[in-house]
Amino acid sequence: MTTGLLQKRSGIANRIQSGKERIAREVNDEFFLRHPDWKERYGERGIRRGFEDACFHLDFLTAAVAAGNIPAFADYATWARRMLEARGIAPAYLAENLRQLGEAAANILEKDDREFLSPIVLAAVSACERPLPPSESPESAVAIFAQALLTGNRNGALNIARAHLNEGQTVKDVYFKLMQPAMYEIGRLWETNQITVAREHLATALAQFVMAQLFPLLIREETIDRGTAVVAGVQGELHQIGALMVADSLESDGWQVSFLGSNMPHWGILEALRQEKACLLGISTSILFNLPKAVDLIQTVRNSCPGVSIMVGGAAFKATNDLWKEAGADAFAPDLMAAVSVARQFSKETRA
Ligand code: B12
Repeated sequence: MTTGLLQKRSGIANRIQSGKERIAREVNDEFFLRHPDWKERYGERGIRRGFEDACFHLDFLTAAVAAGNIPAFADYATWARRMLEARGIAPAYLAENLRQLGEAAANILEKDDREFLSPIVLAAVSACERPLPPSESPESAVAIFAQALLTGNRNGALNIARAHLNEGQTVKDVYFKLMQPAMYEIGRLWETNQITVAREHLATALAQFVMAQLFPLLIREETIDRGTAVVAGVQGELHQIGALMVADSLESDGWQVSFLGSNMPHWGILEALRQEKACLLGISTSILFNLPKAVDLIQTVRNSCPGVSIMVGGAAFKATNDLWKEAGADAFAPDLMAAVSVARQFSKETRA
């Protein structure tokens, strides 16, 4: 994170991160002391999971502090609440745990710095206490496609996608209107404990298979050369379907695209930008706790490849309106359709 307030918030976040394991251990031990029945019910494994969960909460908390983003951690609390409630853990326990973590984190900060933390923790605690927003089911075509993915039904999934093409939709439409909501639905089913992690992985693998089958059918803009774009998921990020959809969509719009996948080391991205003589870098970040890495990457690219424009996207950047500006990017696009039009302002012919 770069200047002024952003740098200050980042410093506070780093201080909490550096004490993460100690805070998580102390808070978890205290929690199990307060609730001795939990130890009986969940045993040593439960204590270990409690510690891991506390670390996870702190990862999201520090990312929200660094981004100065109160709703982001409240959204996370709503998500964690749904996850835990679906697994038989009442929201009051999560609220208690978050409050404890907030207090322990505040204790290692200077008094003045606590104001950057407390509203974020408070918003998350109240998100655990108010009625849960409904978790909506998708329309039927999407639900059926999601079921085909979840049951590993390759032919079924492929046929549904092809049927949409036969009805006149483009590959981009299928990505955006069918596959993306189906993946969101799969996430919702996992979050609410209706499917296992194995099913989610099966569905993800199959979704990538379907995309690979559709790729040759992508209509390309043959007459225009917009230049070369590199698209990658930031280091630590494992989600890559969204970035791949963006990469394919840019390619269909006349870009030469190098898609590097997710969890890319930053030096590797720089190497690719130079080798490919790219004029655009697309950075994907889904998980809030990877945001600081994205900011580092943007800074590194600014210093080492000043001619490259940077467009960011992914769920982490959707948390607050102007986060991408603060992070130092040139542009943000919320989805593949927007990415295509936003990227055009950075193309060769626009720059010339
Ligand atoms: C598949 C999946 C995984 C797979 C990913 C495998 C892969 N090869 O991609 C695996 C199993 C690895 C995984 C891991 C995790 N996941 Co996950 N995962 C998902 C899931 C179900 C689908 C992701 C997806 O493909 N979405 C569809 C794409 C098309 O949508 P998209 O990413 O938003 O992309 C669009 C836009 O954002 C934008 N965009 C994206 N990138 C870019 C880049 C640029 C440049 C631009 C301009 C635009 C842009 O355009 C895209 C197309 O329109 C989501 C559910 C969801 N809501 O997305 C959960 C989800 C994202 N995961 C979640 C979680 C918690 C995790 C883990 C932390 C779980 C864990 N405890 O380990 C880890 C984190 C790993 C990490 N370090 O990154 C949560 C996040 C919750 C939160 N509050 O942040 C979600 C929302 C699930 C849920 N509902 O609970 N996950």
